[in-house]
Amino acid sequence: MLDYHVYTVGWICIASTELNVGRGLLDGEHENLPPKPKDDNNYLLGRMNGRNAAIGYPESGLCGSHNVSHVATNMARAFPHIRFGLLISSLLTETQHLLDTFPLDTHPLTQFTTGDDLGDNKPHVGDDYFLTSGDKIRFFFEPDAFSASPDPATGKPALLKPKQQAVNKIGHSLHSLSAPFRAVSLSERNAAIARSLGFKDPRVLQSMVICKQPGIGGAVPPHRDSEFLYTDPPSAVGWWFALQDAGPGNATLGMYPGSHRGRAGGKVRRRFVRRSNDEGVVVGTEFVENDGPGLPRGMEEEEVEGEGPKEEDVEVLEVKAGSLVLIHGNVLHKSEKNTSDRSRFAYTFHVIEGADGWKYDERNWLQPPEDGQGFSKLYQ
Ligand SMILES: O=C(O)CCC(=O)C(=O)O
Repeated sequence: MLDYHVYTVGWICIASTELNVGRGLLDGEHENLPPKPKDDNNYLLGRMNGRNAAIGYPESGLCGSHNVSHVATNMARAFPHIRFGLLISSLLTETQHLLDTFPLDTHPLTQFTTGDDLGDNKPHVGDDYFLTSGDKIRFFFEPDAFSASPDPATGKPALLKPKQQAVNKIGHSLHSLSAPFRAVSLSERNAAIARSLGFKDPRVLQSMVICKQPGIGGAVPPHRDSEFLYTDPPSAVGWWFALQDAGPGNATLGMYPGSHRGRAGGKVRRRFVRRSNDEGVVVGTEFVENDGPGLPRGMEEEEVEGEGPKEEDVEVLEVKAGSLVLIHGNVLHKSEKNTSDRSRFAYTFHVIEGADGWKYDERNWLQPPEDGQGFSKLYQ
């Protein structure tokens, strides 16, 4: 008889249309398993594309996004070997739920600015709301979602759009605080990927949904992820999942091929750090020159003139919803402003080496949670 251990594909359904799609994709249905204590989910079990798949939905039927976390938590507990999380629709549902429910009246209206924005002279976002977001779920607005002058009634900038369409990104600890995002992030599959990349003690940090709202989704200027999450020596890798189809039409990722290599000038030359005042109090963020190693261990090589990244070589990626792009921490990449009428939601988190011999820098903008446990372990 089949049991909970044989299921490796998990799918959470909240809408009845999703359940119908899921049922349609099953090559054959299995009988129900004896229920587990405290698990009030319903399951539809079967074969999908040569694998055993479990489709979970709330006991109360299909009725709303608030159930996603509950269903995901039950499912992760009941099916220990779910590795292929067909969770994209659940991540979108959870994202929508987060956008619908965050309170606007207490929000500081922090806007996400990169400090590289041409022409506006705005520094990189660095207020307390941003700096303490490493172990929270917080919402950063698009600068273009606000009126040029403050609302005279409130003295605050006025939102020109519903809040759900005004957020640039949600971060930076979805992987620890939201069950659907946790299931997709701290998974056996990602552990296997990290192992294949040579990580000894991979730690997950800086998880976020980047919304790229239609019409206003801000550009992400060319950068290397190890500039932001610096370890000595560099070790960061980005996991980037398209939650919606991303392509040249809606501000997808643009990669500079080969730009992670030392000979192409791939060293980390600048770092994004916390800025302190003369009294040592953190007052913002800034870019500083990197005086530590600029290349991952084993990749050290000198720059060769003429081999640097060129704008005309940028590869604009076509990424189908559900696909994963792995981003080397030294590779130069960017995305354009989304001037189209299609949003481009993506979920991304980063992994750094937490083993002895690699040091996470105490000046990095994002610091480990205060509970002393360090960043989330990927190897359980
Ligand atoms: O999704 C994007 O637009 C940019 C993502 C990115 O650059 C990153 O995660 O490092």
